[in-house]
Amino acid sequence: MGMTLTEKILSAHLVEGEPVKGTEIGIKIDQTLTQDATGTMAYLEFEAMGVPRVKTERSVAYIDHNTLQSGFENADDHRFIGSVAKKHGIYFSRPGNGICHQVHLERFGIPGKTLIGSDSHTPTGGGIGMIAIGAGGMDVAVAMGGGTYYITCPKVVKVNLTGKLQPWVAAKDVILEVLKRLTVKGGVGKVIEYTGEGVKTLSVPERATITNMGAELGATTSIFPSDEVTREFLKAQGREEVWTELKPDADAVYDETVEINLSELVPLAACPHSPDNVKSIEELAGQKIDQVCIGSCTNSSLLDMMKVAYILKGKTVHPDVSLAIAPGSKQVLNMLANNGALAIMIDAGARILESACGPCIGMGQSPNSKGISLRTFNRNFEGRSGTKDGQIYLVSPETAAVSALTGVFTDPRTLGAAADITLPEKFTVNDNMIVPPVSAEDMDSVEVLRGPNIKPFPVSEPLAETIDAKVSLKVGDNITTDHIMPAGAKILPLRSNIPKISEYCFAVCDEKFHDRALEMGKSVLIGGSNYGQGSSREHAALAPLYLGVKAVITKSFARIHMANLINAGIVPLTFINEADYDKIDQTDEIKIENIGKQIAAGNVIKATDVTKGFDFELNADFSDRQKEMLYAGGLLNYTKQNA
Ligand code: MIC
Ligand code: SF4
Repeated sequence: MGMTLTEKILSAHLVEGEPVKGTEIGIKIDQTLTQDATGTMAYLEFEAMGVPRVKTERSVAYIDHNTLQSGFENADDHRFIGSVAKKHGIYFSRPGNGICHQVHLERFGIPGKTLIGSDSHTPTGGGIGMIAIGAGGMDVAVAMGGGTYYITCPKVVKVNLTGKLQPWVAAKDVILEVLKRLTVKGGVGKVIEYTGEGVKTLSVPERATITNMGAELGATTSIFPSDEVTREFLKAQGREEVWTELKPDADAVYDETVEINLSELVPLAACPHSPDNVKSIEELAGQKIDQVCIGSCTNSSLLDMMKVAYILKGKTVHPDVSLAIAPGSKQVLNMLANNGALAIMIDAGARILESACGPCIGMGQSPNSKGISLRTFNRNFEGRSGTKDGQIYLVSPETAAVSALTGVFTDPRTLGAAADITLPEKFTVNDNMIVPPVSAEDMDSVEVLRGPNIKPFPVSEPLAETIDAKVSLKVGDNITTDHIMPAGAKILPLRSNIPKISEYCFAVCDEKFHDRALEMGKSVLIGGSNYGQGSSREHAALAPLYLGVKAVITKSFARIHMANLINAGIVPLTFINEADYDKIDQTDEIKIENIGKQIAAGNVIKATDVTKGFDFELNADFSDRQKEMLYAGGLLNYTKQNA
């Protein structure tokens, strides 16, 4: 039987388990990346492991999230990461060099390799045929130390692309169409593999937009084949030698198939407050807008920026609209500066931002109250922009740029004939903002620089015999990590300080949560389905850990967050009978007796709502490795025990 591309790469990296779908497998990781907002924790964890030098083929530390530096915290964290990287064998991409996923695609990604990154949009690397997966910081630390990375062996979904995009319809519209069909839960436990005749009509940056935002499907990752288009891209980056051809076997068997005729797609938008709340721009046309932001790891490539410049050329931004543009990398910004496109943007009235995440993570450019903001980003969760009642729509750069001129939602197809914009034969390559590590012999000469913002992470205890605790919070479906541990300009600088950042835990849902949880001492959380979707931030597990949360009981979990909870020693459990969710209220006392023994004995465990006086069953479907981690009180304790 033929193999899918996903199966080929995974089996070439398999070090534990059998390639049986739904079971846990361990894979070897070739490359890692971190960004600064998750990186400080990841490197503290790496240091705690005591491995002197990274054992991967390539590890890169990027600074792209916390670049506002409105106090000493960010700059201290940058210094810490820079010095740790230098000492332990990690390349350091300095602030200003660009967004991790964009730069990694340009400068480091290699077809057929495995990559994990402490950022959920790591699947961007799937655009050049990598198995690139978002993970928690601890998992990345372990992989840097040469440890195995564990995932549930995924199902593989074939997205068969036919036809060709019509003028002004974009790669963003492809992934929005996939999100509309599969929803934000549709990809859980699956890899989305793009195949078919339509693949060759898409450039690498377009493919990367699609794999990047595949994160919003909840998918393990997304991947494109590595073909002549990939070779041309890598050649233009001066890296043709890393190219290999990669494709699925002709008789590969997929678990599901989705058919997409590119020729039939139209410009789309994800409406507030979910990436799968998709409508056509035609339906929204004419509605007034307040802001447009172009950039983020989804849509900040040179190709995207050139299309934007083409649309803005000789025009002026609508008087009621603020337009912000953040090119994705130094390479992109540099090339725009040299070819005149940057001048066109400035001329039109765009506010040019540094090459970083910026407004995508609420680092500035929050819209006005109730403001309608069109963004080329990947997430429009409530409050993420920094304005609680901001109305964020996710669109293509083409739709964003033309709407910035008209002041209303505008279908870019009204622009008429297609713009003739192709990738350059050669990108401008200058890696002078990437600092290589010192050699192993010289590592002792590097001092690791720690600022006062860096606090030790919370200690987790081995699993108690019985969990007997009150429900400190009950929430609904699709709770994101932006609800659990919000980001934004005020909170992100506290990423290295768990006690302090915990004050904001769940503040979007309930401002009193922090105090209540502390008062209860230990507690349990109740959630709906797809709990913890979105980012990879382990802070969404570490803050609850600090606040005494012992177990999280939901209808279902998102992949990375569930792994982060186990890594933190918090027990993630799901209702066998979803109706039990409705019966439990906040402040109810929940008792799970002999929890360790129950977990060891089987997949179904018994719990009691002491307040209401009823028993209910919970699913505790863990691998042996996960069980061991839970008994030990998390990955760090487990690793120390086994060392
Ligand atoms: C995001 O887009 O939500 C982030 C900020 O990049 C996160 C990582 C983080 O919270 O630091 C992610 O996607 O994993
Ligand atoms: Fe940065 Fe936004 Fe991409 Fe997250 S989604 S890595 S915040 S640009």
